[in-house]
Amino acid sequence: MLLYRTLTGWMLKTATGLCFEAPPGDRLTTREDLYDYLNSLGKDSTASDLPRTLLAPIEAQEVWAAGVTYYRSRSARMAESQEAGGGSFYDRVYQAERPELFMKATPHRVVGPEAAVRIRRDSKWNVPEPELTLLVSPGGKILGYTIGNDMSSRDIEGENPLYLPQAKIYDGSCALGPAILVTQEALAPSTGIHVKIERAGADVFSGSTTLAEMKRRPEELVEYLYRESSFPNGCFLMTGTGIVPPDTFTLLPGDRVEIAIDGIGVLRNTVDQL
Ligand code: DO4
Ligand code: MG
Repeated sequence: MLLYRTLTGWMLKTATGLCFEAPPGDRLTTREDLYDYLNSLGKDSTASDLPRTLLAPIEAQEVWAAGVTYYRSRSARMAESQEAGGGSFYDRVYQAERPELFMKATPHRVVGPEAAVRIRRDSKWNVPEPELTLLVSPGGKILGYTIGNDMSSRDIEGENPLYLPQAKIYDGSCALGPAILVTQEALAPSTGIHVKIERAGADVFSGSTTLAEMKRRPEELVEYLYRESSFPNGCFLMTGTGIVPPDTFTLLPGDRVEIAIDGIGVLRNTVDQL
């Protein structure tokens, strides 16, 4: 089932397409029994339409991210940081047992569907990173999946690997939504991730990958993240990008970014540089 966050609370959409409101209450998305709880709802609910305005499906969670989990990301990172002497780090982390994990955003830096993601004013080379994003419970259980955009400044990241937090964490650097797919089943390796970027009504980039291209398993990423860190509110964990536009491409203010993941939906945002 799909869980949407609206201006008035949470709404559920069942496999048959029926939409209804979840009872009010905080910390819904941190429940260890989220799947069973949502399944128990709905019997006495009134069906209604999803509102046009949806919020990012986040409560008090931190957002973390994994990097270099796809070969395409490894190669792009090596190329952009070669001059700065950072090239080999990315191949090493791609091969290593320990994954790259980094803090991506706190809730106030996250935007929802149709809101504006941002590019930094001190950066000239920016891309969206379309990523399957896990909703993880305080106990480390994968409760569901959403779509994430790990907005990234490639010139800052490439100048020096130690600049990674500045390339990755800033206001409006992360989009999540439109829904959380709450399921007890792992997603199929054939699940597709697709991105399309539009400028002034014309397509300027599109690309696709599948989860089969991801080198790490979601459970493995969660296990490392939770090893020596507690998450009282649970967390979101972005699982890395497998789609990187050509080096000649940069996002510009006004661009529209559409990221689709099979079974979850489409996350649409405009790009801003306030
Ligand atoms: O090491 C840089 C970050 C890479 C990343 O965000 C990704 O592969 O998705
Ligand atoms: Mg990324």
